[in-house]
Amino acid sequence: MSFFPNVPKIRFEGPQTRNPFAFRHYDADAVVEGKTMAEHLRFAAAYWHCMRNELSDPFGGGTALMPWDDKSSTVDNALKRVDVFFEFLDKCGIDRYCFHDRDIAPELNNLAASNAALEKVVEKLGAMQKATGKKLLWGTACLFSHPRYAQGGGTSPSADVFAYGAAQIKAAMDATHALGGEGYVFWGGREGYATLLNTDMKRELDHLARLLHLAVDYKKAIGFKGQFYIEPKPREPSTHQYDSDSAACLNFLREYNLLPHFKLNIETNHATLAGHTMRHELVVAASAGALGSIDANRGDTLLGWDTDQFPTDLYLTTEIMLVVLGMGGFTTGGLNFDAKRRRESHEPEDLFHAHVGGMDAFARGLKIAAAIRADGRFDEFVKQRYASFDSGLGARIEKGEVTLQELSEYALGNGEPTLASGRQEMLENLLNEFI
Ligand SMILES: [Mn+2]
Repeated sequence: MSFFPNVPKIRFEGPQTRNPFAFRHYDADAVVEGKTMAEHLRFAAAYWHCMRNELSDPFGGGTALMPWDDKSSTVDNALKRVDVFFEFLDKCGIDRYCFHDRDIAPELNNLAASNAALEKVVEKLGAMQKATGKKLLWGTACLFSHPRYAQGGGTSPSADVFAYGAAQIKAAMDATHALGGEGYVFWGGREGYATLLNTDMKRELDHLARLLHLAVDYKKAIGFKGQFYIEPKPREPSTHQYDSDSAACLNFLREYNLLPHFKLNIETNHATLAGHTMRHELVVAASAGALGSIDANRGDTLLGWDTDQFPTDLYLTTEIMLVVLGMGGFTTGGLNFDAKRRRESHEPEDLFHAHVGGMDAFARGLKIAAAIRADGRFDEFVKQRYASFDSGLGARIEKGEVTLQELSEYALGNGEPTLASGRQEMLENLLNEFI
């Protein structure tokens, strides 16, 4: 039986096709820079948005039609969603997925019952993965939806809540490990504060680091080899979140000796909420050797909140793929569509239109980025811009061979420096040659 009877398996038909259920650019087996598109892009679908998001907004309830879902918080209903999700993955040609513990299985009356429910659903997910070859990109624990986490999970002022969150993380790590997950994400949904009138920031940060160290220890104990990630976001729901952007996350990880164990999972809409471009956030992480994975979406600059829209902007996907190709590609990470349809797009087939568009946008971004790299003009321009550090005084500065005294003597004898133009407009024009 099919849950999407009106949707065929999506195939590559090329740019000329008029079929909305077809890829125009994403050709999984096409080779770019020596790897297939599927190997480069490593697409994943988000269980929470695909299967659990009812498309509510701050002004109204959900509109999504989910005829397979009886809305009950039962294990049976959760198990049925697995069948729906795997049909979706198959028809869309997406090889990987991501989940929170509470998306895949219901939270029941007590922790033991919730853990047992999770185990049951994980068993079915494992069987479906085995039958289809689909993989788990990463798992995570939801430490933000239930009212017990209203004041944080790892940063809660209550030690009992901290313990409950730790227990949930343990179970979610066990689930991720059992499913062969390539990674595990910590997103501090409520790890922040609303007012310093009631908050001991230092203590909260110490507690959050303690929780992550406990997870590192447990990872070793169970032999889980997946990559740990933390995910920056500056605000919403908290007024201030501790993991506010890439730089803040890296600083936190270094301060608490966690950097060897973590990389970053960076989301476009969180980057823009932080007042940065996505490319900035990616480059900050990649420069520290800590760019791990990407939550692929976009925001709406006119709305200014975390709208989690599907990425269709070719400048965005090109810039993302330039950074990914520049670091030699993903290893454990991938492009996870942390994106939901608009509330107006409530029919099941809209799930497919949304993902097809995102996948095509990234396939084009990949092709454009590869063309830019093959052309070499941007690389050459940037190389030339810093050429004064390649030899002579500049090279000695980079090697740490000169003193402030020597530089003073040099500058006194050298006169006023001259600068070459940054040529921003010329380079923007050059970028448009490739889009
Ligand atoms: Mn978001």
